[in-house]
Amino acid sequence: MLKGRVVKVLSDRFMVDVGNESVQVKSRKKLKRETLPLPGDFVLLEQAGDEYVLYKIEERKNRLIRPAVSNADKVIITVAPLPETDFLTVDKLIIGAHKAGVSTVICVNKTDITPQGFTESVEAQYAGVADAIVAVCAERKETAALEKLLTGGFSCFAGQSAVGKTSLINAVCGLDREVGDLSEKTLKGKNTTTSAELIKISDGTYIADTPGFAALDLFDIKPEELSLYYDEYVALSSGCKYHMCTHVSEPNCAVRAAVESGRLNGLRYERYLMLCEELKKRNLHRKSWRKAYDD
Ligand SMILES: Nc1nc2c(ncn2[C@@H]2O[C@H](COP(=O)(O)OP(=O)(O)OP(=O)(O)O)[C@@H](O)[C@H]2O)c(=O)[nH]1
Ligand SMILES: [Mg+2]
Ligand SMILES: [Zn+2]
Repeated sequence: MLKGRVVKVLSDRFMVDVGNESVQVKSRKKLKRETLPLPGDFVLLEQAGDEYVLYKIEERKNRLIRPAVSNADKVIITVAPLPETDFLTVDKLIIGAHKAGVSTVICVNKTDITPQGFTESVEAQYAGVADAIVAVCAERKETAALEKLLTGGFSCFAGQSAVGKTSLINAVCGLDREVGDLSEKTLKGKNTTTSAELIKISDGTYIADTPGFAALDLFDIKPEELSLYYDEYVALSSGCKYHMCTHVSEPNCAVRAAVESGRLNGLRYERYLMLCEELKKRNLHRKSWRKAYDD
């Protein structure tokens, strides 16, 4: 029996790091979807003739849905001035990490082209929300602040296409993985990286390059529970009049008061209200759909 860690999953096979080398394991058709490995999984392999087959996936410490990896310690949410940052996506990534119990780093890339105030605005929105915020430049190989955070454990990059996830990994690891330009027409990324892959930096230190995305779906969260994924709101909620305050329209809400006085970031709060609305609409839609189905 051979123990290893899944570094990449393709449609018909996956690659497993077994210490000093990487072995290829063919996926069997009979493998059920829930037994398919994810990048990051610890697995046991069995030798069958001259090939290895999957014997067991070890219990997962956690599992992120987007990007789809397991056993991550940190998610490095990368943003840049170009392509334009969709902060709602950043919020959703933070919620996803929170749900999985993974810590978060906001990494502002492309400081060579950031307009005045961009990094400061990111800091204002996510100070006290993300576990760390760093500003770096892959182009000029100014990545020391990020490198410090990558030591030990498994850090998974995430973010929109073309923010420079692969470029940062290239700069940090001295690699030459394929990077892609922005489309001139849409100023959006071209989804250059197509599958998640763990890169081993040293024993116990892995980073993962992942495909970028345009927009993130919502998750299975009840609208009244959304605020539980906002640490900065949870910290103030004991000051709200209602025990189960959702900080939307309840009277004497400590969170709204903090937003009004500027203690909490207003942009993030506005997006929180939007997400709440989205979740409520989706819940209603689901209920009516279910009712129609039951009738
Ligand atoms: N000016 C500037 N451009 C950068 C920097 N880092 C990356 N880029 C450029 O941004 C573009 C996208 O870089 P990638 O590394 O492919 O982005 P990605 O996030 O991996 O994109 P996907 O694989 O599509 O998700 C490329 O044209 C890079 O040269 C930087 O620090 N400054
Ligand atoms: Mg990439
Ligand atoms: Zn409240």
